[in-house]
Amino acid sequence: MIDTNRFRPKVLTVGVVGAPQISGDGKTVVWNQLVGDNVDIYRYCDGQIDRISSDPRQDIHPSLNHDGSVITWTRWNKLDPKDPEGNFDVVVWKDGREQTVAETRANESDPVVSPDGAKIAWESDVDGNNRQSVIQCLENGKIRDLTQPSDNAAFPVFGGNQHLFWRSYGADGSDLVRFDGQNAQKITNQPGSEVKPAASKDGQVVFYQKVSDSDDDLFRLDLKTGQTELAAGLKKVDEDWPSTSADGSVLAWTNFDRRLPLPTANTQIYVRENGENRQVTFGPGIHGQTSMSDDGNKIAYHWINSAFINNRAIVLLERQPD
Ligand SMILES: [Ca+2]
Ligand SMILES: [Ca+2]
Ligand SMILES: [Ca+2]
Repeated sequence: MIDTNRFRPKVLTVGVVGAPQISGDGKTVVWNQLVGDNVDIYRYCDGQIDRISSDPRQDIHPSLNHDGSVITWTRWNKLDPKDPEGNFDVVVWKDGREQTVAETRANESDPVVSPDGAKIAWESDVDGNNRQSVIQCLENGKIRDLTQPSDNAAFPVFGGNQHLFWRSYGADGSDLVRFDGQNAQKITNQPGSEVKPAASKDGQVVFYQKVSDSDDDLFRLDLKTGQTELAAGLKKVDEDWPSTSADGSVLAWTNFDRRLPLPTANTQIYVRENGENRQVTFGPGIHGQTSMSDDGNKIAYHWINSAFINNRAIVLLERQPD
C-alpha cells in the first residue's frame, strides 16, 4: 500500500512570494518576494534565508544551477514598474556578485542556467515591441542567437547541460523543440499547444503539458523510442506545470480538479512514480508551480490563500524515509 504522506511539507517563508525554483542538489531554493515596494530575489539554504538582490528595481523569475552557485533572473530596467520606456534585462549572480549580462532595448526575460552553470539562455523580443522572439544563449562570455525571429521561439528550459528545450509558436498554437547544441528539432507537432517541457538530465525523456479547451493533460515523450504516453489525463482535471527528477522517473505537477463543486474544488500537487499517481499536498489554498530536485526527493512549490491572495508561502516537500 502506498503511504500518501511520504512527502512532508516545510514552510520556508510566508509573504508576497512567487516563482520558486530548487537546485538540482536540493539544497537551495530561490524565489521572488515583494517587500515594501521592491521585488527582490531571495534564497533558502542551510536553514537560512538571504536576500540575493538588493536593487530598487523589480527582480523576478529566478533560476539556479545544480549546486546553487549561479542564479539568474530578469530585472525591469526602470525604477517605475509601469514606465512605458522600461524593458526587462538579464542578471546573473555568481559567488556573491551580480552582473547584468543582457541589457538591450529588447525585453530579455525568462532566463535559465545550465546545471553546470556555464550557459545562460533566455528569450528576447528583439526590439522591445513583443511581436517577435528569439532564444539567446550566453556561453564563454559571448551571446549568440539560437533561433531566427521567424521561429517564434520562447520559454527555454535546460535538460542537463547539453539539451535546451523551447516552445515554437505557429498559426495553430505552439510545438516543442529540442536543441542539442548544434541542431534544433521539433519534437511535437500536434494541433493546439504543447507547453512547459520538463526534461530528464540526458535530454531523452520530456514531460509536457497539452493545453486544450476542455482540460489540460500531461504527456511523457521518450525521444529514444519516439513513444508518447499519457502521464496524467483525467477529464475535467487540469494537470499542469510538470517538473521531473534527473532520470525522468518521478513527475510532479499542479492538479486543478474541476469535478469537485466549489469551494471544495482545489489545486493540489500530485506525483507520479512507478506508474502510480497520487496527491501529496492537502488542505485549503492553491498549491502549484512545482520544482523538483534531481533525486526526486524534494519538491518546492508555491502556496496561495485563495481568500486573501497576498497571503502566500514557499513550501518544500521532503520525502520521508520508509
Ligand atoms: Ca529589486
Ligand atoms: Ca532589455
Ligand atoms: Ca486533464
